Parts: sequence; C-alpha cells; structure tokens
Amino acid sequence: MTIGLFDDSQDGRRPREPLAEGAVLLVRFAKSMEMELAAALDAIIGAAPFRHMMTPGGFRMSVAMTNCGQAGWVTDARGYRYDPIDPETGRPWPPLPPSFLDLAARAAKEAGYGGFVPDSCLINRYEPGSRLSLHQDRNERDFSAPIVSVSLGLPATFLFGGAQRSDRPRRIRLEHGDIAVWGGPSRLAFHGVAQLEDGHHPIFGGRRINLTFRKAL
Ligand code: MD3
Ligand code: FE
Repeated sequence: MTIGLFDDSQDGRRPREPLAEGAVLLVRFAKSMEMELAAALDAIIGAAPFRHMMTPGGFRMSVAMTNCGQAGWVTDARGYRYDPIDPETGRPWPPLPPSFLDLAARAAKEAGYGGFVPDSCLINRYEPGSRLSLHQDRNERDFSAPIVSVSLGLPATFLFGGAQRSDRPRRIRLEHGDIAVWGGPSRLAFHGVAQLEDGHHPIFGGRRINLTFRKAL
C-alpha cells in the first residue's frame, strides 16, 4: 500500500534513505532497468569472463570479478591497481554500455552529485558463502568523485564502517535494484559485505551481482 508521498515501496523502505554524510541509498532505483542491465551484463561477461583474483598476500578472493570501461580494477601478486588491459584475455576491457553510464549518472545526480561520468565499472559476483572483508577503496586517483553501486539479484548485508578500521560497522540490507551512492566524507569509509546467504532470484538465480561505477583515472 502507498502511504502518501513517503512510501512507494512494499516493505516500508523509503525511496531515498540517507546513510551517512555524503551517502544515500536509492531504494530499487535500478529495478525498472533489470532486463536491460542483465542483457548488457551477459555481453560483458562473454568478452571478459568472471574470475577469482588473488590478493597480493596470495589469497583467492571468494567474490568473482570482471570490469568494463577504460580501466578495470585488478589484484595479483604485484598489488592492487587499475589496468586498461584485462590480464586474462590480453585485450582492453569491454566498453561501458550506454545503459550503465546513463543509470550511474542519473543515480549520482539524484544523490546530489551532478556531472558524474565514470570511466570504470567493477562487477562483483557473489555466490552463497562469498564475502568481502572490510576495506577502503583507495586505488582511484580522485576521491572527490563518488562511487555509485548497483545491487542485483540476491540480497546482501552490507557492512558500513567509519574512517577507522576499528569503527564498528553498521549492517545495511542491499536488495535487488538498490543503488547506493558514496561520496564526500563517506568516500573513504571502511566497508565490506557479509557472507552471502543461499536463495533464489528470478533473474539472477543463486547469485548477487554488484556494479560499482568509479572515476578511476
Ligand atoms: C563505501 N563492493 O567493489 S558496494 C567494492 O557489494 C565493494 O560488492 C561491495 O566494496 C559490493 O569495492 C560494496 C558499496 C560500496 C562500494 C564502494 C564504496 C560502498 C562504498 C566506497 C566507499 C565507501
Ligand atoms: Fe569497496
């Protein structure tokens, strides 16, 4: 049921929830584009398949990753970096699809960051048991641009910490179609994702996909 102007969702979540200074959750903002996003994603992973990268310390990541855009985030024995070439294929990453660029720019604008033009999209695939431990995103050149993250498929518990690793993280549910925009003082917050629970999503099956749009270069 709709409650006035304040609730057009079905679970009591408002369309726009402030998370912290500079960070906003746009509830189900990407839902109406789910089929277009799924098709664009299929084309990307056909050209640049998901892979489990290795951390510089020698651990295999439980989250499988790929990228599109002018540069992709990679990790291996040499460290973390953005690379214009996919080390698995030896070719440039697939370009950012217009539907991705348009969605990221509209979401950023809605969150108060006009003029956001990402040059990179890291695509994370979680299967039951996959998790992402607490980290900061610091490999981008310019921290004044926000990061826009789009959640698709199974829900996850996002861990949103503070400026220090020791700050106790808040747990935030991220569901299919949700977009979170992280800028300003939240841009360098520690964050992670709790172990994915089993489930089934009608489009994405037993998986969660997260797109993070970045200005990396
Ligand atoms: C807050 N991805 O790819 S998205 C990552 O769900 C990453 O796959 C998670 O953390 C995922 O680096 C979380 C939300 C997110 C992304 C980047 C952030 C939150 C952020 C950067 C700064 C602060
Ligand atoms: Fe991150």
